[in-house]
Amino acid sequence: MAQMAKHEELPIPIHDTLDAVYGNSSQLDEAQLRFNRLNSKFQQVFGHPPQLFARSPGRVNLVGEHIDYEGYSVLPMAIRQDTIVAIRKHDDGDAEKVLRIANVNDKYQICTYPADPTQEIDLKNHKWGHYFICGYKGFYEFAKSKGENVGPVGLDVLVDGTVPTGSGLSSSAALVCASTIVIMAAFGLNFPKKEIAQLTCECERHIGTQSGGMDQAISVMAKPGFAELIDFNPIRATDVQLPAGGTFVVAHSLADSQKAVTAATNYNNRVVECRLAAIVLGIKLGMKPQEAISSVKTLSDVEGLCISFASTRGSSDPVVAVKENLKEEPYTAGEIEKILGESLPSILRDSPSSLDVLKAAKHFKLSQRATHVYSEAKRVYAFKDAVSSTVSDEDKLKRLGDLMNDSHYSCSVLYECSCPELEELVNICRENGALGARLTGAGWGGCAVALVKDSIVPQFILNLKERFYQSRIDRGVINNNDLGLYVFASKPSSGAAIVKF
Ligand code: A2G
Repeated sequence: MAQMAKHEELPIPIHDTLDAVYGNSSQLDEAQLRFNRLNSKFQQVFGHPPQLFARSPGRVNLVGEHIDYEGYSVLPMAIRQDTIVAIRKHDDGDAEKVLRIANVNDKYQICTYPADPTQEIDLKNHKWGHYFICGYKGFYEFAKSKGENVGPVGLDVLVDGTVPTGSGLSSSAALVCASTIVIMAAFGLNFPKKEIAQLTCECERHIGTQSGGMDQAISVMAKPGFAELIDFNPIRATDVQLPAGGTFVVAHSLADSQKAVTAATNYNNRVVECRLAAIVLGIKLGMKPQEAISSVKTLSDVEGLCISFASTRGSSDPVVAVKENLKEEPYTAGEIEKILGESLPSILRDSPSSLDVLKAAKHFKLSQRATHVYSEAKRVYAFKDAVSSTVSDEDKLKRLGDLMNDSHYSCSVLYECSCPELEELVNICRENGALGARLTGAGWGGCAVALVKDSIVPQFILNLKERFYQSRIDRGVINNNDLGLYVFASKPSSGAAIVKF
């Protein structure tokens, strides 16, 4: 009997109707309007209609924060908000080889780039169109590696995104994934989802963040009705059916999380701290400094050593090794260099963005960051185990809520990626009946996610409005009519798709 191909090995689905993409939900009417608007605006801006479209969703991460780049599994779900990209490829023979990238939202000015896949992205001058270029560069690198003979051609592109930017809901990955997929489709190419997930993860790094692959993996591989356990190296997705009776409510703290702009002090800083923590742990646990420097990149690389150490203390928890081998006071660069026997700029010379981190960093909190990563990695499996356990749905929901609360504590206190607005919002969620609440995504602003019993969702949202949003509406931070964009209940939605009418 022929074996069914695994979901992640299938190519991106190609649909010729919108109900195949959006289902028969209320989203369908909205989608119809968006596609009509894309068509007419494309015509108006470029003077001809688009050839085809791709869409890719944002995501909310339920548990497993800041551990994907350390090689650990995470557990997100796709949300219904997405980015649609419309495209028309110029003829190969056209003299003008240029990429014109426009947006239906006039806030984003049209960006123009040469159709040169080897161009460097100007990181000092951040533009929204850079995310498209990530996909453009990634596509060419990937096509070349697959032996496809594709030369640079001009492209007309129009983007329509509904994932709020700076929200921690992965608007950037939705744009990078939709861009990469639409370019592939314009060249008549398609590949297994897991390969596109890997490619889009790597190509988004052209923007200067040393990100992991969670956002792109879920955006590409999501299935409606399921959260996904995402493993890395290699990328894999396992369906997770969430227990009945609970809903995830997403709420924006209204503090902007600008990852690409603050990378040196926030996101990339933590990646570097984790790398240094891993190397120092490796040395403390018996590796030669040169061996550790050349072979240890992430905390998962030294997890085995940590567990062996912990076993000498009657435990299997890598955090035991962290507690005994890394001091709690922050390390200075000089202290780390003494342990490593080499200067930090020399160790990190392969990564210009890490050198920016070194310039900006005063000290390095190795113990706290490693404790977060190892404990958060465990929480992901505890979440997955709770979901598949035999206890009642009510008990499952309670356990998931507790894990979300623990995750938030760890993000806030050990990883220090929260902010006052998120703390206020998470507390308000808990005071109003959430079983658990936590920041989601990179943090330093953006959204919280709360697990709420279905029966209280409408009242819960009303309470958030009163306790968190009303004062901000009064101060003009947001408009009352837009509240639904900032706080909403979310069901697991579908992944990327190509649309060709
Ligand atoms: O922060 C961001 O969303 C990262 N994605 C993602 O990889 C993950 O590390 C997350 C924190 O858990 C990007 O930077 C694209």
